[in-house]
Amino acid sequence: MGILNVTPDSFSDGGHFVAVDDARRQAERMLEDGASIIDIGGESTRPGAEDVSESQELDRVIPVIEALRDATALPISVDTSKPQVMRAAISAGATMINDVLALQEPGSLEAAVDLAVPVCLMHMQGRPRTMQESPHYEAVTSDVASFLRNRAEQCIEAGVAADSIIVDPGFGFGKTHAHNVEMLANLRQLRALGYPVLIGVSRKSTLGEITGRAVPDRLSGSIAAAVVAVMHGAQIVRVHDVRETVDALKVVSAVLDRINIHELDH
Ligand code: 8Y7
Repeated sequence: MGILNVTPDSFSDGGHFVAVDDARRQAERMLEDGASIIDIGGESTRPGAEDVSESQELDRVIPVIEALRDATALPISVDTSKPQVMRAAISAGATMINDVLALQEPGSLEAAVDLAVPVCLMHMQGRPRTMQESPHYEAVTSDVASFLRNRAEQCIEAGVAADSIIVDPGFGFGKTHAHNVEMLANLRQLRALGYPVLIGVSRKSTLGEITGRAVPDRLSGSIAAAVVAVMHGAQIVRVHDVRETVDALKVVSAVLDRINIHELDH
């Protein structure tokens, strides 16, 4: 899954068209580089980020989704927690919902049921503005797994098809560096829930903590983390650097195909 950044744009000076054009170019490149899904988000979920209004989010993502629907055949995922943005995005051509709040906002579970598209449920402790203040768990991987299991069951009860659910531990969302590393080491526990696992580790601060590198220099760390995630059963990795990650994961797949599955249990 390639991350497509939709930059805040200015409508007064034609910046709007620049943003859409740039997005189309980014998407075409991701397709060439081997992405299977493009994730488009108009809301910043970085630690400390402020909320974006529904109309701002719609203005950012809808024109881009419309442009991409015509420009590439790749499935488009919309990264949003707002039900009206989910509905508008799917009408505009998106085919998947990526919700970092796991459909917990009022109206979003109903939207997902109506839209009947695949949906990624992500775990987050707290909310972006404050989530890094004092994350706490009994045992991080089991706590995250129970949340995802319960949330998936609630979604299924409400009418979401079980086979359209994807789960995500939310690397970096209300977790310390130690929590993130522990989750990556125990990702197999999430795979055991029976849903496809998606994970986003690309350029995140835990990788900076481990390597001592700033955001632009975290490619090697990001690839290493993606490789570990896939070796532990992740089916989808959300990344900035599609070309480099796809090459790495092609090598991983070629080798994993030759490993007896039982050996991985040890
Ligand atoms: C994730 C995500 C972000 C993630 C899923 C960033 C939108 C922060 N991270 N969605 N979004 N999983 N499903 O650094 O880990 O990319 S935003």
